[in-house]
Amino acid sequence: MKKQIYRFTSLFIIFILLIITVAACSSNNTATDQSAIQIKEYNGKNLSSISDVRDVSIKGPQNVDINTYKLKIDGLVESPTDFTYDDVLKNDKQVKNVVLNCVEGWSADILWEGVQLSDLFDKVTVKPEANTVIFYSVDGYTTSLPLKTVMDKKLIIADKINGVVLPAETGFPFILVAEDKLGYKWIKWINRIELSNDPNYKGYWETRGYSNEADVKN
Ligand SMILES: Nc1nc2c(c(=O)[nH]1)N[C@H]1C(S)=C(S)[C@@H](COP(=O)(O)O)O[C@H]1N2
Ligand SMILES: [Mo]
Repeated sequence: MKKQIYRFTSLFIIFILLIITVAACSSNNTATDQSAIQIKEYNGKNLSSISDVRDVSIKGPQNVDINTYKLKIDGLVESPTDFTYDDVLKNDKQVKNVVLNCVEGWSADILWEGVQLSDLFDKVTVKPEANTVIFYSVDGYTTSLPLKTVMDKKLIIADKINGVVLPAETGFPFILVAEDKLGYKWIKWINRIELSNDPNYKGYWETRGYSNEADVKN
C-alpha cells in the first residue's frame, strides 16, 4: 500500500514537472523571431542597421502583447473591423527600400516589408466623404496623412525591418512607412486607423508646431 502511494506521488511529480516544462517552452515562443538574420545589403547598396534607428519616442519602447493585439480600422468606413496580427499579415507582402529622416538630423536607410494600407481599406470599404487618415498608437501618439497620399504612394505598414520582425523599439507589431515624410509621420505600435473627413486634424508633434505636410526636403 505504502509502495503504491510512493509510486503514485512520484508519477504525479513527474507529471507536474512536465506541465511546467511545456508551459515554459511555449511562453518563450513569441511572435518576435530574434534569431532571424538582418539583411545588410539591397541592390548592391549597404543598408543601415536596425540599431541605427534611434528611438526618440515620447514614452519609450512599448511592449505589445500580440495575443490580445487588435488593429482597429474605423471612422468613415462601411464595416469597422478589428484585425488581429495574423489577419493583417494575410494580405500580399510588399518590400520597399525607404529612408527614414528624423527632424533631429539623423536618417536610416532601411528595407521595410509589410502590407499596403489600400488592401486593408478594401476590406472595410472607405466611404466617399473620407479624405484623411488618422493613425493612433498604444503610447497615445497620433499623426495623420491625406487619404490621397496614402493611396498615391501605396503606403505600407511594416511588420519587418531589414528582413526581421520589428523589435519593440522600432514599433512592433506595425510602423507606418511614411515615405517622403519626416520621422514624426512614421508612427510606431499602430493600434487604430480612423478614416476621417477632417483635413485639418493635427497629431502629437503637429499640434506642437511641426508642419502637417512634413515633406522631406532634399
Ligand atoms: N507611437 C509613436 N510613434 C512614433 C514616435 C512616438 O513618439 N510614438 N516618434 C516618431 C519620431 S519623431 C520618429 S523620428 C520616429 C523614429 O522611429 P524609429 O524609432 O523607428 O527610428 O518614430 C516616430 N513614431
Ligand atoms: Mo523624429
